[in-house]
Amino acid sequence: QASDAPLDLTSCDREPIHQLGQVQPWGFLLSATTDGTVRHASANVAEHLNLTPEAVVGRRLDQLLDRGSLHDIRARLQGLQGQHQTDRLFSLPLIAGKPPYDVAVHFAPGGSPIMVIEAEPSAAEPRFDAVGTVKGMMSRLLRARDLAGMHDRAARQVRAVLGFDRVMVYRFDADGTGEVVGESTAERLDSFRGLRFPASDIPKQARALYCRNWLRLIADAAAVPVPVLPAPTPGERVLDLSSSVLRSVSQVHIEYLRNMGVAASLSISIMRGNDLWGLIACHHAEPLLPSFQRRSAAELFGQLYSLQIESFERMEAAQHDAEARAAQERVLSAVSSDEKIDNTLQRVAEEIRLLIPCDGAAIHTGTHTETIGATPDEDMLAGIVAMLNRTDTSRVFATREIAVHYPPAAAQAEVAAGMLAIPISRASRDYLILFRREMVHSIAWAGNPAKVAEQGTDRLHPRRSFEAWQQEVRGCSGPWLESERRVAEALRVTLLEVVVRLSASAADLRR
Ligand code: BLA
Repeated sequence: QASDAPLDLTSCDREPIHQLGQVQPWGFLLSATTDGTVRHASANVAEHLNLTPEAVVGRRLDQLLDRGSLHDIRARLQGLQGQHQTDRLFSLPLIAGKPPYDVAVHFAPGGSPIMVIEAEPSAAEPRFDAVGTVKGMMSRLLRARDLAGMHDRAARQVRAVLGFDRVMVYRFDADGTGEVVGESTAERLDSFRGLRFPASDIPKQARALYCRNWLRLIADAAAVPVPVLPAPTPGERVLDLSSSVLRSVSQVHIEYLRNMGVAASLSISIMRGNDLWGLIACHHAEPLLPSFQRRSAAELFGQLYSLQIESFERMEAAQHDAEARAAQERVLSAVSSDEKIDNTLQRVAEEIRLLIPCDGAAIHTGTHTETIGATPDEDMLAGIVAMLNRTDTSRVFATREIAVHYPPAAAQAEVAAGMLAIPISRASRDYLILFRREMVHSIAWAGNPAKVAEQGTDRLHPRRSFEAWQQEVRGCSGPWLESERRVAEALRVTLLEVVVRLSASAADLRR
């Protein structure tokens, strides 16, 4: 429901999104103490139980729900004691005289145990086979040859099962910003692939919540949320809806969706160990309510996909390390051939560029500097080297923003915003420096950034988010990854040896 109060965008991280006291209207919610006395009922219970919420609260569950169904529900809850998991039961004859319901059950976090029962009318899909569906999704996923291909396949599989217009795989960086790394869309839509968004688009507490509850659906952004009754009296704890399936979401986010022309949104957490790696994010221009069975299948797929990403990432890291070792070998053997020091280092620089993507490289030995690709100009390089000479160069030095350490570098950030400097001699302060351009200039655009101009001035829009992100990273290159620093560090050790040998042979020649 659109509220008239202006949205406060400064305190998004503090909004208690798990305690908004409202659910979405496609199902109803009951909470009860373990003796079966109803504590809360969503305001729409009358549509299902033919009793007002006031009449429901205080009654016993067995006076409201089918005995057999309640027995099954209690059995499931028994298995969940002390956990924040949700269990689900499909096609239950929950209410006498009504068609079957799909039911989610869990214990509300915190305090004395409160059972939460959420029910929605079952979709008439008797032939939907969840196990077969997930199995098929996985086998198509596993045909991917690399991570990028896998993300696109994952998006396509999820779109096929849930029916959204757009499905994206959204990956978080170490700094919380996110990037669309996989996508599947209906034909007429622009692509969001490669777009990046600031960390604030998905605030901290939402990410924390998404680590515990792996799927959320906003079936209709325009739907009026239903309050959970009775409203808490002052000082009373609000029912915690962290694990709820029907939880109504933040108004700020609803506004964001509306500005994007999105009526239904669903997202599935992608976990790596205990960390939120990213989300599978789905959009639809019309309201959309995939059945609970389909949502559950997609959620299970999300869990399996998470494991698959982890194993692919491990494999790619191992491959990277192997390539690094091979490059080191090549570097060493290049040295044994009787080339001039500068030629050798050029070769070395070219090898390294294959392992650590960059836009340019400079080799500084003694007073001489050679460059390859896009680098700062001569004076700027001299300044950067002088700065490096003043810092601890016993190890690789990497920064996304040279200007933080050497302010004049800001002037040439478009060409070289970040650098990774490998000290290659102990005494004489020689370096091999890799440069990366400013990130906003190196992003591959899929959508059309010029469209921003046509779309009002509202901050709550993904294109605006892109602008906000540009502000955030202006002057920065892409991050130097842990694996890249490892390669650089290993090469530093090799190069020290190389330079020692080369200068020794140079000295021999001079003799
Ligand atoms: C939640 N923000 C979300 C979610 C996504 C995004 C995917 C999860 C909920 C869902 O599944 O819909 C962000 N969605 C995106 C992005 C794209 C997309 C980046 O499709 C890119 C294509 N959001 C803002 C700002 C605030 C904000 C400025 O942009 C606050 C200052 C808040 N986003 C916000 C909140 C939630 C959210 C509070 C949590 C919603 C909830 O689960 O209750």
